[in-house]
Amino acid sequence: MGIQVYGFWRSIASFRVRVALRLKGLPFEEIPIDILSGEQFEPGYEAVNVERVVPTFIHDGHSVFQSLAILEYLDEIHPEPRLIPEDAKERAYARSLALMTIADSHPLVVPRVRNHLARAFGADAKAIEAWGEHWTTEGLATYERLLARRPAAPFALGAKPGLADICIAGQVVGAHFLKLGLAPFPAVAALADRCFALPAFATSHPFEQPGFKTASAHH
Ligand SMILES: N[C@@H](CCC(=O)N[C@@H](CS)C(=O)NCC(=O)O)C(=O)O
Repeated sequence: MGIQVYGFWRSIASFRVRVALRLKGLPFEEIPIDILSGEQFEPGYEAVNVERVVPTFIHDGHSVFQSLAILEYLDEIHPEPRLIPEDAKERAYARSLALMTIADSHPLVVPRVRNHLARAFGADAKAIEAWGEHWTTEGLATYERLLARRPAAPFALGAKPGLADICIAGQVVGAHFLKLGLAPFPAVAALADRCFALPAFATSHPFEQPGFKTASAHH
């Protein structure tokens, strides 16, 4: 039965899962759920994911949701190469870096938040874009301060890319959507360049997904 991922080309959380699977060399099938047109709210998908978000990871018929839980599960069923170090202090640091975007920064810019700003507070497209820029920049600035305190060598935790790098690269993807310059965040930019030089990251970027290509052809 293998691995299926319900995801979406633009979804940063789906990006995190695609990179992890490719770093581990695990083949998978991505089943697209168009979260911009509201496909996540259809009953068929709600049966798959009660939170009505992507990604949902299916392994031999067993489902796991939330990208951090999915990455931890992958490390448990397929430990090499490790995404999360074994040492307790390093594990905690990797998870702390990951949660900065997963828990604190990225949730502020997802479609349901942007849509609620429009519906409940009358925010127009310009205001919503400014909101996205603000929180994406805050996240990048936090990562820049973190990387100044403990420089990447050459990845966030050392020689190999892992959970923290995947999450930082995802924050940078948010900057790409908004066409934000990374000049104020040189350590983040250098780390992202190192990540996107690797095929697992490069081929997982939203702009490389078939859904992006189809969407751009129509606009
Ligand atoms: N914390 C979740 C994030 C899930 C999430 O919010 N996914 C977004 C796409 S990146 C989504 O499906 N949004 C649908 C919506 O906002 O309506 C994870 O890391 O998996």
